[in-house]
Amino acid sequence: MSAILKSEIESNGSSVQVLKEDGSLLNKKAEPDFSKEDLKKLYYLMVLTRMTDERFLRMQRQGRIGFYLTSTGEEAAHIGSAFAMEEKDWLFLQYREPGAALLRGFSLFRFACQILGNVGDLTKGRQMPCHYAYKEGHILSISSPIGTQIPQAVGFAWAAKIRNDNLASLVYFGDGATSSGDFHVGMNFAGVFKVPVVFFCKNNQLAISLPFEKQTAVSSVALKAQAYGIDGIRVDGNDLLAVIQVTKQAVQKARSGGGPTLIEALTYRIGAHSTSDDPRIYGDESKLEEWKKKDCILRFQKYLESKGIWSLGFEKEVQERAGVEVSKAIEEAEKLSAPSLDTLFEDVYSDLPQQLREQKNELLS
Ligand SMILES: Cc1ncc(C[n+]2csc(CCOP(=O)(O)OP(=O)(O)O)c2C)c(N)n1
Repeated sequence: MSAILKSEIESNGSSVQVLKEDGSLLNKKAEPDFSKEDLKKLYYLMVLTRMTDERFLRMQRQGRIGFYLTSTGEEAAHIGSAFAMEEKDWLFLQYREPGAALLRGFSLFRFACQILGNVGDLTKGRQMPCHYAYKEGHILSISSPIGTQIPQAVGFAWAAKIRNDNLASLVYFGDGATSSGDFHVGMNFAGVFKVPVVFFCKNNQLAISLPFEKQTAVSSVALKAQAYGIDGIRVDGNDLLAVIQVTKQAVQKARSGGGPTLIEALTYRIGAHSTSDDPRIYGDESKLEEWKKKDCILRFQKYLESKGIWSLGFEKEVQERAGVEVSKAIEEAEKLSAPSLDTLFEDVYSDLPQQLREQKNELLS
């Protein structure tokens, strides 16, 4: 572990923290020097992300969309880490990081179009809901098979290193993905070739219904880094400021040739795995209640209140603005129709082979 990661941020014994659970500072020296505007922007984005989740989840229950994955409780982990990267860096998402895409300028309208799979969807209705792509914001298309994005992010960073592009990549995955072959492949290669990648595991302690302790024998994901000769660090995933600090240090190290870091952001999955899942069957009710009390938005809100930034009036403004933004995006997106059938045959061949031409004609007739 680098000296900075070890010394400048306090650890609460098991993970790095800047804010205590009541929103007060664990150590004043570790407080980042963010502008009021940045702090407000981060808070708004966290609230907007949660509200988006709530609205899309409701739409699924109303039968207006087929499927959705919420990120409730994990906003600090993914928004904080994305915020720590520079815009030129690429993000490789799993599927539970919508706030990272919104931060990069992916509009709520495009997001709504993607989950509806309509003509406004940049992926033309070909991907599962929540599996978007946003090239302009340097976000690679999301793949469903768990772990796929890990070697992709390593390959990207390796290419950037060879070309002296001074870029880094950040790859998100869950605790379950650390039991995949792709995790091993990516970590091993990155360690050997010291590629400028940040591995960001959101350990929400569940892989669908499987609790963390049943899918790996190790007590912490961060420890897995040792096997690949890279730095591993566990951060409180519900502490936005700690996540930003740790990720910033990891990316600075990556850029300066120090190689990759594995960050484990410890958090908890508050909602279901997806809208096709019912956690009442396997969930741990008392653990859920315990983690709900550690909510990342509430913690950051208390910090902002202590700095004179948050007030009831400010909250009202944020809620209203976010509500209008989400409603408008959904309303506009729902006006659009499905992509036409012939688009199914686009974007692979410049000249359609004979058998596909036949299939296309048959389908259209
Ligand atoms: C290779 C592969 N195996 C199984 C699945 C089915 N699957 C979808 S999500 C998931 C759990 C992933 O858990 P984790 O990596 O912890 O991420 P989380 O959903 O908790 O954010 C599984 C097993 C899959 N998509 N890909």
